[in-house]
Amino acid sequence: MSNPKQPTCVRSSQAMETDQGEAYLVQPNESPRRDFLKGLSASAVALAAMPAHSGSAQAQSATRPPNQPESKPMSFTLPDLPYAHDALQPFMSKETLEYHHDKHHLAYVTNGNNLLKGTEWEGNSLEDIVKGSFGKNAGLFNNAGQHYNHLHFWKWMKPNGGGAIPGKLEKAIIDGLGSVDAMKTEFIQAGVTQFGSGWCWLAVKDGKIIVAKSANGESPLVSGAKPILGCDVWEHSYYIDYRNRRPDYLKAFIENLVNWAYVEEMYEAAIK
Ligand code: MN3
Repeated sequence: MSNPKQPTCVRSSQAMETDQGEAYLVQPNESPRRDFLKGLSASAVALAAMPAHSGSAQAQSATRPPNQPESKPMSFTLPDLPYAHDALQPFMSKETLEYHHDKHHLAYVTNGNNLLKGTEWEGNSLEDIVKGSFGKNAGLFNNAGQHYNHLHFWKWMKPNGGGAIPGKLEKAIIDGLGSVDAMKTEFIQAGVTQFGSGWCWLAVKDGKIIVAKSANGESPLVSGAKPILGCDVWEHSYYIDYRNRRPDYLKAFIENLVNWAYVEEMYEAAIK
């Protein structure tokens, strides 16, 4: 595949994405987590982009990793990727994961923590925050929802992914969707037809596996289903590697990246 590297174009494409939280996810001087861990300071630009009501927390975050506050533990933390940044090449580049994990996901964590403070959901589980804030607190929901989605997204992929689907999960896919090929076709079609930013999904609803799509930070959690596989179709997930070829990205995801063992793990949990 072609693999052009033009981050300036990527930023301009991201600026076109509609989620209100996204506007400050692409600050070029924002420090990824590993820079915090090396003891580097966050830039004034990144701090200036944060909500104005948390001045002392901003000052602290300049010298401390975002997941290690001085006193009260924060609710959301950025996990390390379960593989090296270059481990998913050629299907997903090192550069994509550096932006997507180190910058975009970090911003959902940082903003989510700030927006969670003082709300009725402080101290709740992430799933309860996502479900509870949906339709009630858009800023918190967008960031908590995206944190939930991305936590799993990294684990839904692995180097040398795709391939054979574990037997019990394969049977459930055939029961719900007719065949593995039909599942792949429907999943890709859901991702292709999601207008604008969002996700496509396999989820369990009423004991059956279904295909779904959702906008922005939403997921099947908000429609009474349990996600077991999701693919991020925000442009930040594929534009560096695939440009406008979202169908090619989705095909590469389902054929070469999916960690079916983790999908099965989520399926088992969903049917309990
Ligand atoms: Mn994303």
